[in-house]
Amino acid sequence: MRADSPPHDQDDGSDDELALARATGVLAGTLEGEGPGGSPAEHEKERDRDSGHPAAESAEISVGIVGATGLVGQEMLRILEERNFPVSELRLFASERSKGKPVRFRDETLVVGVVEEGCFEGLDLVLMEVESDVSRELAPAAVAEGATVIDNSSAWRMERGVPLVVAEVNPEELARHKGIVANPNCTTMALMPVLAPLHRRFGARRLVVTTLQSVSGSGQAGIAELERQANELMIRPSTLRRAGTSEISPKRDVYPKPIAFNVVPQCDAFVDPVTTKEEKKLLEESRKILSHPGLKVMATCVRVPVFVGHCLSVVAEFDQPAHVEEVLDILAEAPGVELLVGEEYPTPLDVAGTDGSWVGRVRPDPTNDGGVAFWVASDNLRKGAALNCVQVAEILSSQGWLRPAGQRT
Ligand code: 2RA
Repeated sequence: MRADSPPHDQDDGSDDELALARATGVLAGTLEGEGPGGSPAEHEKERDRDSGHPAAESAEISVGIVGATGLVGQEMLRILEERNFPVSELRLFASERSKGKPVRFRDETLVVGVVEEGCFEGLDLVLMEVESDVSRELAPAAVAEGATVIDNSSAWRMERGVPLVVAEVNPEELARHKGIVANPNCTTMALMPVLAPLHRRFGARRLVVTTLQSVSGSGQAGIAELERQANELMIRPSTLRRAGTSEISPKRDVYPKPIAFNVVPQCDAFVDPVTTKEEKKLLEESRKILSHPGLKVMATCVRVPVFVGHCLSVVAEFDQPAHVEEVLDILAEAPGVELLVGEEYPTPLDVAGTDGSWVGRVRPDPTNDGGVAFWVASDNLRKGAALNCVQVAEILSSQGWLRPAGQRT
């Protein structure tokens, strides 16, 4: 469980366990007697074994993490430990501000360094969690120094020749990487394990998606802004019942409107007068991952006052009629998907700290014969970012694809 793994500080293992225990009873696989039983964590381990992508083979791998002290970087460390990734050497890099900071990994205390020329030499793998303009500089430098990079920024995702991979959906793309592999955006990531098997069976034509995204998607700064505003506004709750934002106007650094006790229909900047960058990513990345350039996606991405966990309300239209019973059967078997049925559904607080894309409220769309609607919730820091990076590293290692195509022996 998260609570047992230093050096992280966002844990509440007991809450996680309660949430998981609640959810376990309604996992479709468990109800049908097909699941492994036990906790969702055991369920997920069983799934990993079944998916054909076992934990990394025993060859030891030297790993660097750039952005090691951020929310996702910390989660990467935790997941490398949890999954017993065979790390021979670990080098941690962050900004000048974090230089010299001690970080626990397994039984060792490591010291955070900064990126400088030659710092990637001798590393097999670099997990990169930095702004996209920084990645544009650092990722090619790391490749030039001999490492393969799994990058979590938007810098490389739509680049031709750079695989954009969700471990459960299109791992075969990894075979052709040339040194950089891109990790999808957290919102796309939550949806793909759910949509991909439905697309394979019914042919996805059009999605109408509303996302509800937690502040951890904006990093520590987003978390700090929600905490600060919530504390500030709670001391005058009566104002919240009627005031316009001009009247309450708490200090804002990250979001264009107050995020505490509010919802903000804007994630990231506008790329044109009617579309945000986050909405564009969901469209373009989904098309690339599914190799489906004709997919139509109408998205509205909304920031909500939740710390961890992104949710999506999805209305999906397919080429073939998607009958709900068959949809449920497909989702019950889908790798990386945890299905809740009936009146059970996942919320951010239920899924924070878990690995799956949780689905509930699967139902027919009465306005569109053969269409379905469903609800997805996922931990944006784990599957949405750090976990998929480590899963990709495991596949690269187990398939002998760590080196770029053309440089393998
Ligand atoms: C967000 N897309 O939630 C970001 C995180 N990658 O804003």
